[in-house]
This record gives sequence, structure tokens and C-alpha cells, in this order.
Amino acid sequence: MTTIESERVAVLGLGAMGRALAGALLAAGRPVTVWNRTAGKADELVARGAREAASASEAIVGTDLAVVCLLDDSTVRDTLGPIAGELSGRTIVNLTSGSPQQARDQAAWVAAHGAAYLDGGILAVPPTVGTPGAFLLYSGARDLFARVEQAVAPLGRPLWVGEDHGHAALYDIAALSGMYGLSAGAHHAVALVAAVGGDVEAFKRDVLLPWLEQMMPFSAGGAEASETIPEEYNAAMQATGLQTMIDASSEVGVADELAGHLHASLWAMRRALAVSG
Ligand code: FVH
Repeated sequence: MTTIESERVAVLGLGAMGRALAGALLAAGRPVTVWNRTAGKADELVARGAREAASASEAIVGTDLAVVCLLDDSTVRDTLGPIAGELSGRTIVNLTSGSPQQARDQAAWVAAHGAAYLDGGILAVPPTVGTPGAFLLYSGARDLFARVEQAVAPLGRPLWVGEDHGHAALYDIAALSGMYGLSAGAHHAVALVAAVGGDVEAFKRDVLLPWLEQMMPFSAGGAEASETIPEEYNAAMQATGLQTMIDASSEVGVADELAGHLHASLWAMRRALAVSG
């Protein structure tokens, strides 16, 4: 098996994320060609050693590996469609956010034009790309992932999540769902403390963050949860506690959309109780 490691990588799309990806490759000493629909976004990368292509076609020709990071699925089609004839024999790593089915459709379309395809999801934001905390999900043929793993490693820790091209997109969306849920809850928590004139910064530092850290291993029903707290995770008690949370929120005037989600969780618990009890 030969790896695609030190060869020139083309980065198509120089939005905030595309620039960060290209920058991480340059920082790792990799030769990089960049292209963006609108001119003027490559200047800093060119100053750091990137080669700017005048067209997507020019960027693809002369490289075996193209990393695509555009706005959405349809912009990927708009970009690759006109250069379909240039794709044969190359590898496309699409890091544009999309749905699992969009990923499968892109994979089939790319394969029909003689190229190999990995779909990816970026679990990082532009400033953290290329830092130790960043990681990226990839799905598609495992041997193809093995070939490109070293080439994409500078972007963030590469994690292969399955042969199904849709898996990276789904895992990415699932991880974002966890983050947004946590974020919504944290905003609600801060609103409650602010509503009674509490010291929000002290609350975040001394109460909220340590509490979330303590509970994180249990929050998605992790191994620790099932091994250590089966008795304590009492659905009737949780449902009562959630009702108290909803009531307390109303009491201090913080009964917004999140209370609706709390209600939904409460009903889910009640349904679970009805089934189990
Ligand atoms: N930025 C982030 O924090 C998140 C982190 C997780 C992953 N997302 C996804 O990454 C994709 C790109 O996001 P972005 O932050 O780079 O987005 P923008 O800065 O808005 O750049 C968009 C690029 O797409 C190009 N583009 C838009 N429409 C077209 C089109 N019709 N044809 C060709 N290119 C197009 C745009 O070009 P231009 O407007 O500068 O000419 C930018 O290069 C995205 O899927 C996130 O969900 C980022």
C-alpha cells in the first residue's frame, strides 16, 4: 500500500475553515495549492508558501489529493461538476458539512468519474485546526483512509468511523447535537443565576463547569453510568427533578424555549416509566 503523504495537496475553498486547513498543512511543511471562487482570500497563504490556482481545474490538475471545504453540498457539486473530467485517478476528501445521504451521493458521483472519495466531518473550529485538541472524522474505504491518513494528519487527529460514506456526516451531526444541547443548558443555567442577581462568573467557575466535568462521563449513558449508578438513576426521581427545574425557571421568569425541551425530556421519561412500570 502506498500512502499519499508528501505530495502536493489541493485545498478547494478558502472560507474561514478552508484557510485554516490550508494553513495547518503549510505549517506542517506540506506543499499546498489553494483555490477559492472569489479572489483575494489566498494572499496570506501564498505569503506562507502556498501556490494559488486560477481555477478549480488548475488546482486539481497536478495533485493526487484534493481537500474540499465549501459552504454546503450544492456548492461542492457546483465546483466539481464542471471539472468532472479532471477527477479520474485522484482522491477527493470532502470536509464540507452535509447529510449522510449527501455524502453517499457525492461518493457515488465521484466514483462514477473515476476518483476515490472520503467524506469527513471537522470537530474543530478554525483557530483550533491543527492543534492537539482538533480531530476529524472520515468515512469511506478503510484502505483509502489508510493511504491518506498521514496526508491529512496535520489538520487534526484523523479518526475513521466506517466504510459507509454517510457515517462521518452522521457522527459529526451527532457530536454537534451533544454540543448544542450542552450549550443550551449552560445558557439556561446562566440565565437562572442572572435572573436572581447572582454572580454569573463565579457560578460558571465554581459551580457549573466543575459540575459538568463531574457529570460528563454519565451524560450519554457511558460505561461508568451503567456500572456505578443504576439505582441512583431513578427515572421517577429524575422526572420529579425536571418538573422542579421547569417550575423554578418560571418562578424567576426564565421560562423560554429551553423549558419546552425540558418538558419534552420530562414526557420522554414519563413514557419510559409507563413502559417499564
Ligand atoms: N467554521 C467553522 O467553525 C465550522 C467548523 C465545522 C465545519 N464547518 C463547515 O466547513 C465548511 C466551510 O465553512 P467555512 O467556515 O469555511 O465557511 P465560509 O467562511 O462561509 O466559507 C464558505 C466557502 O464556500 C465557498 N462558496 C460558497 N458558495 C460557493 C459556490 N456557489 N461555488 C463555489 N464556492 C462557494 C466560499 O467561496 P467565496 O464566497 O469566498 O467565493 C468559501 O470558500 C462548511 O460546510 C461548514 O459547515 C465550519
